[in-house]
Amino acid sequence: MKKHVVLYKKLSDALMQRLEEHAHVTLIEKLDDQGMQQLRAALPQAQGLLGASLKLDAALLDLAPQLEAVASVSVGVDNYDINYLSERKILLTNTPDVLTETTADTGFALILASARRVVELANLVRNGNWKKNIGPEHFGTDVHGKTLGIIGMGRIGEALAQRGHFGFGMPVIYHSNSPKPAVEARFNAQYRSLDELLQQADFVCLTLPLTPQTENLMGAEQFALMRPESIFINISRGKVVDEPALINALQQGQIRGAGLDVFVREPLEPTSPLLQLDNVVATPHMGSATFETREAMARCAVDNLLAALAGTRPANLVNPQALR
Ligand code: 8YV
Repeated sequence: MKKHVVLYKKLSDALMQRLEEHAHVTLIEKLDDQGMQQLRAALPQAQGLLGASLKLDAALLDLAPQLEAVASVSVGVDNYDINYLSERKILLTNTPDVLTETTADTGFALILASARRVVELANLVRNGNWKKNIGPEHFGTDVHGKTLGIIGMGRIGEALAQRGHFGFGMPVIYHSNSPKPAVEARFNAQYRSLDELLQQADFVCLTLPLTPQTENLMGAEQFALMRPESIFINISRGKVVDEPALINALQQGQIRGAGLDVFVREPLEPTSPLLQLDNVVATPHMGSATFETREAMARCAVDNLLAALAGTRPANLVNPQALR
């Protein structure tokens, strides 16, 4: 008997065909008002859910009494009420590993773009304002050999350390909930307290998940510890940062600049003060957004969901406590 799966993220034809071989599939094309109505109407029949970028709270989950598994097309799981899912014995899966390298590439894109003022100077050319040789008023700052500070040494943090160490000859310092001897051995990385890292790093990079413990981790006190020539990079979640405090630190010159791929509210409001600052490079949560990686993530989510619905343990189970 085929189970019923509700998709709220479009899949490639190949993955859609694969899923339809094993399940009845309802696709919610867009999560606008009409799409949310369609989703609410489909949930009562759903045994499986697959998608991303939707806050899946108890109110929505209560509309799905038959739900057995939720497959997120993401590594971050802050959109899910994990305790409630587990109480309901609903398996939650995510897609780690397949997006690690691409997201670390995005992190380095932001490091280079913010340090060398790539966006600002590319726009100078595009706008016809390149009238003479670039002078000190347009100089950026070097990346190679500078100290790379990584807050959160998980898969993505480790991939960032690899790029800094081997690619740019950067001394790597890191802060994590526990020391990582393997990372220290591979990249000559050194553990620091959060305050020490903020005081010593030329680039402060956030690569940790959003949890109740990390929300607003970076506030006025933390930005004040950073040096005026240091640059802040965020490829984790916007809510790990007290955004008004970041804006103030940038406006006051407490830090040199910022490269930001995530924000407290997304999409970022066009009126955000962050977009009025030339020393901010802002990108639209594109961390994992390549053709290859998003297809790999979706494939991983489909594999996870089909395994869960078949009664076997999925490869990327977030809440093993939900296993029956
Ligand atoms: C996207 C991400 O939000 O994986 C995550 O946690 O933040 C990004 O990859 C997600 O993949 C949207 O599909």
